[in-house]
Amino acid sequence: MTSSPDPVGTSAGVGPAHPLDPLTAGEIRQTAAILRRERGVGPGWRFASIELREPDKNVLPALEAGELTRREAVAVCWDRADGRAYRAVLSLTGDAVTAWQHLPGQHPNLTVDEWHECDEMLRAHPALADALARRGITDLSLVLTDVWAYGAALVPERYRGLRIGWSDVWYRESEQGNPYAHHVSGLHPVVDLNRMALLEIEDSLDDDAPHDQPDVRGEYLPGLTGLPPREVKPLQVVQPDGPGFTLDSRLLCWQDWQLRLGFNHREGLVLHQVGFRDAGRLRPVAHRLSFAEMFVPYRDPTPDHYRRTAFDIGEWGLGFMTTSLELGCDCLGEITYLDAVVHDSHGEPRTIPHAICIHEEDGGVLWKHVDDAAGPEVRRARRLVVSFHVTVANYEYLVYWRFYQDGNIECEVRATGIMVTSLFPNGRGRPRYGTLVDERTYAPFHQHFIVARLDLDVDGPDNTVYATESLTPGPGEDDPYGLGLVLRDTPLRTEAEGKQDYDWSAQRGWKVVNDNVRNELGTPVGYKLVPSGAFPPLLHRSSPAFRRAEVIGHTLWVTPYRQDERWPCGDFPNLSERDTGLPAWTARNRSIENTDVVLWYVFGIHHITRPEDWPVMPVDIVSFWLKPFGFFARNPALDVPPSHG
Ligand SMILES: [Cu+2]
Repeated sequence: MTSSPDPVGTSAGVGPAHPLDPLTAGEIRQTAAILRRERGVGPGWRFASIELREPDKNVLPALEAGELTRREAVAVCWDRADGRAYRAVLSLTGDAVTAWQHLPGQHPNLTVDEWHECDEMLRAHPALADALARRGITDLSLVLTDVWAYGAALVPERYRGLRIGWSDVWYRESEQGNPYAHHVSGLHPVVDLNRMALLEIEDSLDDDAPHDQPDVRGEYLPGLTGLPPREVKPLQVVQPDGPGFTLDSRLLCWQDWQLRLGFNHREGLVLHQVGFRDAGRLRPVAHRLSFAEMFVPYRDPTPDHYRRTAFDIGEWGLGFMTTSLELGCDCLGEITYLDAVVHDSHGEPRTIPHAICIHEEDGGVLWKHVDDAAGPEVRRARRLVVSFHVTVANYEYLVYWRFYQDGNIECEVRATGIMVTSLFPNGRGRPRYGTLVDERTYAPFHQHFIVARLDLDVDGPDNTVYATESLTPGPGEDDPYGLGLVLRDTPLRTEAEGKQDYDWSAQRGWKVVNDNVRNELGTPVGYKLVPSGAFPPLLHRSSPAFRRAEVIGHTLWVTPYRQDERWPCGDFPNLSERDTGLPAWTARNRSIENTDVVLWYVFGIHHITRPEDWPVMPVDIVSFWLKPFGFFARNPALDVPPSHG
């Protein structure tokens, strides 16, 4: 190890215990300090991201064994003066920059600081005050602006190359009123985020925007809705002997499961080294599980919404947007929390207390049979839940990874929060691209596409993905009644074959199989990705929105593992023109057979907005499952103890 004043950034108190542990506050400070010292990253710059450079799979064992000491960070920063962005790789052990790469034409992710600074700048701007005054809105303290990113194809020619954003304007009826209940429709500031300056205000008040605000029922706080809360009896979750899991630093063990909890600014929660202990041996299931992108195109071409294409992961970051969880509200029972550390755009660490929630839940009935002789036999399920919550402006995403005693992994996302709405003028019908939710107020249709990055390692890294389909050969000599149902397993050998679509008619699913390992029945071990929550893009291939997120064109993509292939819509979707992630990587059509495969599963919510989603949206729930298929070749839930009535 090279000498260093603060080799692992322990100034925050606790150094990392494992090579996959996220950067500590001290390491974040150290990264920023090195870049200031060696690369002249000064006050006029911003840090878009600072994160652990995760060790590659092939060096991880040596690092874990302590045979090698290496701690690296990767940071993206840019100079606001000229907009030039750089990616730096740093050795924290060596206290030095090891790589410094200019990223021509790239615009790094938006930062929380820019969001706040932009809101302050706009609310203090006389031009916005004038535009609001024309609409009778004079109390600027009740006004909220909300900057969004552009896609390159939609940026006006005169602003090309700028770090440009466009904003909505909202106002609350009162200090605690719903911030997103009153859209100031037809009013959109366009801003240069590097100069933090207003470029122009688009104002269509005299053309087609409403002059008056309708009387909407937009409040949700009990004191403002006027609704008496309905009565619910207390419900307590009690675990007198404590929870059934152990958390040793970031190593989580529960029943037969074992995994490691990671976190970064972009993906939020990351699950590493997920394994199942089977007959005394830890069998790998997944090397790494996370969400790599979320694309939310609004499907309303009217002036208030045509630019609304959020990349909540690539543009903003689930980690940056993670919010603290509260016992009894967000999570019920015997809870263990983990804090997370992210950073601001100056490179200062910021701790998110209670960012990750770990708890054990009753999972309903796991299996049951009632027999005349033996009587009823019922086993209740327990599940381990690891979750985190994200607030991206008006929306909340609640992410739950659940582990079951029968080897199942369930990934559930709940979307809630407040929908985007806008107004239409009196005497004009609602635009056909949304649902009427209140007086002259409609909520545009939109979609939430989530891309889960599933680096499965089923009993080892060398796996093959099979499309598995149900077929009906029809009547024949051996099946005169046309009853037969057979299965067709098709190995996906190349990245072209790995582009897979959901097929209801064949009940298509995908098995990740290790053909090199057999179970006790003599069949290869596998895990099945059971597709649900999948839907087609319903977006024209020529649309600029589709071109930025071609990943949504398929339900599943399969690639060979590469350490640097992480972002399916490209490293920097902010102001992007094309999807430079999965479509570019897979154009090489590499082999994906019997190798270390990564699955990219596209699922989410096709949000046809409802009146009942207003003014707050009760959770919309989607999930997909990873289920053992021949992984055990016997029932791993047989020994779950009987519960007592
Ligand atoms: Cu939605």
